[in-house]
Amino acid sequence: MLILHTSDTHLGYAQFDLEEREKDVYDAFSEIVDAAVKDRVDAVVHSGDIFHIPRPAGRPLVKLGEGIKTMREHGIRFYFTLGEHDILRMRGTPSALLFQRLGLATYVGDGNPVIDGDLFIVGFHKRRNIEVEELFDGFKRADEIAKEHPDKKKVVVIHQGLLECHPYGEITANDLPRLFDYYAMGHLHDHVEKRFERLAGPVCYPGSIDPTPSEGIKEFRKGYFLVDLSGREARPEWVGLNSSRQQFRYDVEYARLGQEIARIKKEIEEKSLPKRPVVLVRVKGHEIDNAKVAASISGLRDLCLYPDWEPILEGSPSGQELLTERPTDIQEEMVRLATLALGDERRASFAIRELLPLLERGEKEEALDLVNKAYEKSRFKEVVG
Ligand SMILES: [Mn+2]
Repeated sequence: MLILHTSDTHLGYAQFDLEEREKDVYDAFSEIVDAAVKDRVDAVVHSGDIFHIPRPAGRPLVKLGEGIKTMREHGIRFYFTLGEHDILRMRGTPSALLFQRLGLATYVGDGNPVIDGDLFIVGFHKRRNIEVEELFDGFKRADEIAKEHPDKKKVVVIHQGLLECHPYGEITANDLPRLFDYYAMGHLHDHVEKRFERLAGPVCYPGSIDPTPSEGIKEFRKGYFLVDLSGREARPEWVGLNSSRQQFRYDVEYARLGQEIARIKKEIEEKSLPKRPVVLVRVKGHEIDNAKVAASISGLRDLCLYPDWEPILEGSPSGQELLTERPTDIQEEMVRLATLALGDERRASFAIRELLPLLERGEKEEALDLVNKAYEKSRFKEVVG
């Protein structure tokens, strides 16, 4: 049995609000669907964040539908769970469930195992920090039922960060059910493959299929897992995508701007890429004349889809540099400052890591819901009262 495992497709996302960048995401998704057909996989498993926003527009919905249709025409079943980007916290049905309701795809995010031939598959939709305990009973139950099916190939589909793979994971490998041949993970946008002593199979994050807002502009490789389940042990192979639009970051000296831009031009020309790349030029120097740099950069416009620049300030790193370099450091700095202001690390973490992302996206009802849940669960009781 061969399965294709993808995740974090974020259909509908358009970097810089450019239509070309929205289309790049669909190209990546199509490449994955075509690979599933070409490699004659038995099933495609999606670990969540199918869409970029919980109310996707027509185009991302149609693109998912077309992909599912192609898979179906080749007898490939599509199993999926939901990530935080797919889930409407208040009222309403997540859009991706449409395909489940129509019988065209199988939602496995409710913790109820599905058996299809030799495949035993169960999944869990994304839980926020304050909800993760909800998962643990489900994980236990998944193991109990899995035990009754020793002859099946067992796959568990989860959209959470593991602490062992990312510093802000919500759960650990110790929390996971033990008896699965393959742990189809989603949520982390980098590709990760790990094995743990107590788990029967490998834990795999395929990563996002195209860079998303927090990833910055830099060289990257995106892909998916082909997982051979025919032997005693699952054998995952991560396969890189070819359709991706490349992104490059160059650091140049302001004093040599003209030559540097000419060099960059030549380098990009020599690559003869099928898609014009996204380029970020970071300029180092004193008394940088913005207009002059902008004029130089515009010389890259024919060759690049989106040439942009930013200064590298000497001494203390600029906020801008931190943002592109290490987005999580910004968040940690904010947690640190909020801790000073509130005098309590847990409340600061709640505000910055949980509440702020919702408010940034304008999800006021969800934010209120989160605050209410925290209150109901008396999360900050010993601190507040
Ligand atoms: Mn994601």
